[in-house]
Amino acid sequence: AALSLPAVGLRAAMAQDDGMAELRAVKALHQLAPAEYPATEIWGYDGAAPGPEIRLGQGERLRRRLVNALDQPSTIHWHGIRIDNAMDGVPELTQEAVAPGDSFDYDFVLPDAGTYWYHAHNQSPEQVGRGLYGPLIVEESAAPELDAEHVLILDDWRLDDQAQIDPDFASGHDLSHGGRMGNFIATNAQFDLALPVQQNQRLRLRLINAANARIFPLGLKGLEGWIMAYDGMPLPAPVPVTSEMMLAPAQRIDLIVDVTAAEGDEAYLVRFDRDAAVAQVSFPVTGRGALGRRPAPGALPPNPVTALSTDDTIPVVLP
Ligand SMILES: [Cu+2]
Repeated sequence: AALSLPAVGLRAAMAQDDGMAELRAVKALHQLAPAEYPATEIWGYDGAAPGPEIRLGQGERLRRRLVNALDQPSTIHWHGIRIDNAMDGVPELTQEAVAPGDSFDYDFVLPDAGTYWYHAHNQSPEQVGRGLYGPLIVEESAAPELDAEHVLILDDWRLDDQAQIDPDFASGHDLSHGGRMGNFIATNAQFDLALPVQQNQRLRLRLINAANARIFPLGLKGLEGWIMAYDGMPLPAPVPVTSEMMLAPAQRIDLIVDVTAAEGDEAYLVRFDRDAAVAQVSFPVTGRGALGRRPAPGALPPNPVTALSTDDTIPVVLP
């Protein structure tokens, strides 16, 4: 017998599969605090904290449908991406905010390699503060030789004693004191992130600060590192990490680090907290890499520079 599909079923299948993957902004539960605390109600893309990693090659096209399953309007901003204004996600300026139950299609090409992130851009202090963000990684065509790579999103959440997000996002104190500082610091929405490594391994660490106001002073222990890029843009030459690094809100730092700590020890991404140094991320050294140390890394390939034309500039005449 001939195979036949009812026309209506076929149309429904095609509507679902138009090549546009979804990012669904939705409330969800996430175990943010230690296990003896209840799970935290977050707002997350696809219900995750952080949202799903989007990873594409330089020059590739990003296509995502924002589906708003929240009860307030939302948009997505693609932080650091050189982009057509219509895709930039700024409500009432580049698009209408997406109403609850509605969707919006983002579709653009990624001109620059590097570490970027995406986040909600309507009522941002609240929507980002509740977890609506994720990493956007654009890979170089010629990537450095590595043993492993980790994307590390640092955030300080403000939780009450039941591990629920403090809902006061319009606090006069915060507004007049440079923003909302959290009381619960996490990496990738885990308070005790530990990533096993081997001695002599070379790692790429892509640091992203998703906090509203906190500047993270960071250092390395048991790791020899080089700063490769700031905000996605490669430095002309890698800069050895010899002192504190400051990771400001929304900033990204790309590091290459070699594990120098011995087997059985732990290496750390250190956070300096007043007079103390605490583990932001720990790297237990579970063995010894087969290779010895590599030579210091070379620079990442530079991103294209777009020459600016002054043909269509408008002179500003002051009265
Ligand atoms: Cu941003």
